[in-house]
Amino acid sequence: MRYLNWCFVLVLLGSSLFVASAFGSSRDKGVVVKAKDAGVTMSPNKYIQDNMYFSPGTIEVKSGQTLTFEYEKKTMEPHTLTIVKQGDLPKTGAQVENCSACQKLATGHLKNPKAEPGPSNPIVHWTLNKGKPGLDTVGDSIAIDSTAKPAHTKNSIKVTAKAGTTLYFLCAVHPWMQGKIVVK
Ligand SMILES: [Cu+2]
Repeated sequence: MRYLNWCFVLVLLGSSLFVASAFGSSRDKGVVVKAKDAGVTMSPNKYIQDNMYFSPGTIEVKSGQTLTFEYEKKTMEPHTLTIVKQGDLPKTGAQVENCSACQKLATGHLKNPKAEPGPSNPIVHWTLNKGKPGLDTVGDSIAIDSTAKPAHTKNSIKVTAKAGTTLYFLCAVHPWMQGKIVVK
């Protein structure tokens, strides 16, 4: 009987340690933003719609926490998470097709920033930094590309903007992909 009681105590002790370490790791893990691709839909003789988006679109994160950007499922599409001025987020189809903030801020990811992206001009710079290290200001940008060799299917970075800041971002490859980071 005495032996059984001790076993019980040990099991309790073990499980409380497990719970403590599980909480510890979830605190360090930070937040995850996924690039989701729900394919293309169309209405004949009307329009074609490209269903790609950040999930979540609004990210709440504590200052100093890590943000991980990754594919939900691997596709052939590269993506960036690029911090832009709120006023530079495209609102119309024409602005998406001629996204000046994308060209200004994200071409630094490319092997040759002055040339068109493509198989001979791939992404080679995965993290662009302006201001302090980490995500804190316009021009900070991270990229993922599952077709790169080697593949880059996730990219993690610390959010270093101070609490109270809201950062706006888009994907420079698909500028209708847009979101915001609310720093707590
Ligand atoms: Cu994209």
